[in-house]
Amino acid sequence: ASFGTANRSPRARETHPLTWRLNDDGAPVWLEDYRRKDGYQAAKRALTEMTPEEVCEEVKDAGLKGRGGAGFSAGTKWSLTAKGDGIPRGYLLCNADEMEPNTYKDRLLMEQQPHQLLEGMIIAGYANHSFKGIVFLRGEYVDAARNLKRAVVEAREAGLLGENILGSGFDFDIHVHTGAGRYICGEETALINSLEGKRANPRAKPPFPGQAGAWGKPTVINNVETLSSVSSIIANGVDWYHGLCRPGSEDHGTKMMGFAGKVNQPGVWELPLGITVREILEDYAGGMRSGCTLKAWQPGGAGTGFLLPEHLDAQMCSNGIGKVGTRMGTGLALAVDDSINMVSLLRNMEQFFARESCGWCTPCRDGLPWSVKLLKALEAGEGQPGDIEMLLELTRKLGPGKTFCAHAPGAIEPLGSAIKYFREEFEAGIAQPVHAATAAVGDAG
Ligand code: L3W
Repeated sequence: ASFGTANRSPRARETHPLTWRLNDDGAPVWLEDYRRKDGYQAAKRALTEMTPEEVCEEVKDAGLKGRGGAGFSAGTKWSLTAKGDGIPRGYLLCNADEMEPNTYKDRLLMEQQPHQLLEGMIIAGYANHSFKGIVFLRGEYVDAARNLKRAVVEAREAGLLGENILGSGFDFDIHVHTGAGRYICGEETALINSLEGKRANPRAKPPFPGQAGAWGKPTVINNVETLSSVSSIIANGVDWYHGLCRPGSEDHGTKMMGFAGKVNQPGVWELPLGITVREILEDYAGGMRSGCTLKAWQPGGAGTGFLLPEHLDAQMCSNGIGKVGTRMGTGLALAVDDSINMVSLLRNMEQFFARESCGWCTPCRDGLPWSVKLLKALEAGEGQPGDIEMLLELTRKLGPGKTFCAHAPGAIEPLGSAIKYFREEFEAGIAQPVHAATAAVGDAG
């Protein structure tokens, strides 16, 4: 899918800060085109008219939250980063290791609007006294890598990267680093280890990367979409950004949202935070395909919980999805239709998460494969009495705070909700005791 065909939301400049510059045919917006559409005006404003502290405050006041899945305030993260004496000494990392199942928003942003990301990184680098920006890019994203590298060259040649950017005295360059394909590299401290050439095991926090990150230096790590949102805030201001979301949403601005599964028009669209999930499904994804009935849905990635059709009026924002019991995650929803067996679906998901565990901490290393073993048995109709209780025990033992990083808690969240709402499908996998008479015949043989 590409924005050209999939993004049917109207791309007005005033309401679609992330996507209004896109070309209808999906062709990348290169420097000349980007500049014609006011590109790099926000960077110019930030670097020449604002102090780094003022930029941090602006992003904090705008309420921009992390768009990678955790939703931590970007401005707060920036303000917590050790700035020392103001001399550039830290790194700005862009987490572009997008590997969450069903999530491909960052790929489209990088492929088609590389300069928007670079501009956000320049502003973030300035605000955080960083001397170098690094995009840690998922290795499979070949087109994104090519387009980002070309955009970096264009920006360097135009004096937008390198020394004394736009005459401001700020020096900053960006390097694109391609990863080798591990889901855990998207965990920020595993990403840092991988970048440093070490095995991608997450590190204990604290210290947070803002205190001691890449090569021991203060490091800010933000997701692609988060950084891509920065220039619009600087260009248009806090009040404008606050006005973009729907009433009732505690998150401000817009977000890339999507729907996949057996819907008529799977895709990704830039939409106001706080839009209802029903609107995304019906008005943008065109509803369920004929003959398919919605049975369950996940709001934003395999690491978020399952919800039911009765929850479709929830607002897509952290408080809206929080109210119905899970997290918004990446905002790219999955529709599960009634032909899908939940035990099989969960076995598939937990197999992925078990494979992608770094193996460092015991609950994750052993707990996830154990859940797969139990789910496989239930799927084959060979489960034992007590298996469901054991799966529920695993959802507790692998939950938040029990493991080294967020991998296992995210991995196990869909399982708890699937058992909560579809327990009978799990019970159906428990082997029935063989009839005594039949067993006797077998034994006699
Ligand atoms: C300074 C503090 N900084 C927290 C920072 C922290 C990080 C950010 C969020 O997991 C989730 C996970 C997946 N001082 C701080 C602080 N921070 N306290 O805030 O931290 P945290 O721990 O809430 O989450 P995380 O480890 O970043 C990310 C979920 O996202 N997910 C997965 C998405 C995968 C992708 C992808 O492939 N691209 O997005 C989906 O839901 O389960 O819960 O920067 O340092 N006191």
